[in-house]
Amino acid sequence: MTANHPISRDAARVMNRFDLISRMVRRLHHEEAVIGGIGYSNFDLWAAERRPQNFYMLGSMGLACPIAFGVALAQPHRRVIALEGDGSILMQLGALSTIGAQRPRNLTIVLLDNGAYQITGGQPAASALGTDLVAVARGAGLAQSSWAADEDDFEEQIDRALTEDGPWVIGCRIDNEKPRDTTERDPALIRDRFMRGLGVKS
Ligand SMILES: Cc1ncc(C[n+]2csc(CCOP(=O)(O)OP(=O)(O)O)c2C)c(N)n1
Repeated sequence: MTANHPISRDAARVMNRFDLISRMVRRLHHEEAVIGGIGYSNFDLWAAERRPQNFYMLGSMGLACPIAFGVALAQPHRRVIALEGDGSILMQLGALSTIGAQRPRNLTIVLLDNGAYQITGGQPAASALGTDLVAVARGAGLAQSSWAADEDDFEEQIDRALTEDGPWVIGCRIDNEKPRDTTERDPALIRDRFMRGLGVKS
């Protein structure tokens, strides 16, 4: 199904994080940078494919979007994607306003909304209690924000985000399945590999 009009969070299909991230990675082809946020987003990015242009955030909530924003400004010819959990973006909503004000054309934010802080035990997040994060993003100036209606719609939105001017926000409702793997916990290695992957370190 393709969403020809914006749909609400309630109308969006509940999908699977690993499946969505795998679909997204398969559609990349120009050395796009992908920043996986803390929580299970970076675990499933790691599980999907270990690309040198991937960065895996460990330790701090809400930094996938600010890091992706910085990369997008520093390398305007590279497409950049942030994968951020709902709990993490709720801790850093100001990042949406900053990005909404600057509007980098090469940046896409994929919000992975399971309504919970899953990695720390599944405590409910405000996204499960009335906060529509796509509506928040629109209100922050990110006009091209929409929920993915289903997997096909998600792929279409990714394709558009990789070819047309952003910034884009793609909201995805996801289930509470555990991730497929655990990211290697070596921050210095993760940083160095990413810097080499972006061509800023030899
Ligand atoms: C400032 C701060 N508070 C709390 C934590 C502990 N913590 C790490 S990940 C996480 C939950 C992340 O939730 P979300 O972004 O929704 O990702 P999910 O676990 O659902 O994949 C929490 C509470 C932290 N790392 N930093």
